[in-house]
Amino acid sequence: MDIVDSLIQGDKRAIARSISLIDDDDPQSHEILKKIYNRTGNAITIGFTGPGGAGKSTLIGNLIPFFKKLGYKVAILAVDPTSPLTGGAILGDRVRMQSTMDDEDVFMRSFGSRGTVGGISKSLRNAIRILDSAGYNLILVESVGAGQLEIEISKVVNMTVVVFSPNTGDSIQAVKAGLTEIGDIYIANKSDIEGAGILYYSLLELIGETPRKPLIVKTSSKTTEGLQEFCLNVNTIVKSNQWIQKQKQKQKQVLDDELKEMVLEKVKQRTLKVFKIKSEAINALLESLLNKTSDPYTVSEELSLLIFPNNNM
Ligand SMILES: Nc1nc2c(ncn2[C@@H]2O[C@H](COP(=O)(O)OP(=O)(O)OP(=O)(O)O)[C@@H](O)[C@H]2O)c(=O)[nH]1
Ligand SMILES: [Mg+2]
Repeated sequence: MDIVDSLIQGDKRAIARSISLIDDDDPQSHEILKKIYNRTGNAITIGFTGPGGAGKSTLIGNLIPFFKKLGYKVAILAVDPTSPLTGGAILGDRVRMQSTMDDEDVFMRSFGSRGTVGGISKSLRNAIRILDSAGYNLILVESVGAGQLEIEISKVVNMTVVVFSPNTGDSIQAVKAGLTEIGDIYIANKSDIEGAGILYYSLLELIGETPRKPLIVKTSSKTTEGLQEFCLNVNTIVKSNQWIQKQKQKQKQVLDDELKEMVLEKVKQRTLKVFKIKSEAINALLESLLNKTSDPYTVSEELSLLIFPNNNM
């Protein structure tokens, strides 16, 4: 059977294969994406980020049964560019411990081991489309940290949840270091251990007062405190009108970004080609710059005319 047909029927091997093709930027993945595009746009995506060890994987595993009760079909993507093996395996172990993973319905995969930040967010977007077309309507994306990657991921997903716990001592530093902007919901996790109250109130004080007024909640995978409430809150948010409008805006931004990426790629390809064919002319231009018979503006203009004669792209 054609891989696209298998995908649409929810075949897990076809999903895994398609995501690998995307991760490798294999041309076959572009064909798959073209064919499934009209079946996408139904899934809600939630990114979970925050310091290492804050309890993200365990939390995700424990949220699944609640989301399932609300009628969602759940998939998990663990984005881990640094350690392709351990990232996925850690998530796998943790989540498997939660019996939910005996569950045939949940698809899980670690992802993005080969890419640059820009590359990962692009392939994440496409991996989400694959899962979406295969019938998963809730995709949970785990990533670690507070870097550029998390900011990029937060642009790709519909909602970003930042998870802190009392025993990741650098939590509040992490808040200050740039996680304040990206979260729609902030979690003071591990509410069963000491320091959870302080963490919760620090988050309220630091972030709860900002104009966006993100939601701040307390959870524990150990006592299950806050888990059901979290899922109910998410469910209410994604059904609101305001949310739907916001997602439309986001969708437009995604298309803009994809267009830019595509144009940039074409320009790069063309530039490389022209540099090969017209290497003499280009060398002469560079020479004129070095011996100052020309200037950078003129040289750039002339180079751009070589690449796009008559300004035609
Ligand atoms: N007391 C307590 N411990 C928890 C809770 N949730 C997770 N843990 C423990 O915290 C440790 C880290 O949990 P993970 O779920 O792997 O954390 P993570 O944020 O996914 O970690 P990385 O993926 O490495 O960033 C594990 O030992 C968990 O058993 C909780 O609610 N309460
Ligand atoms: Mg984890």
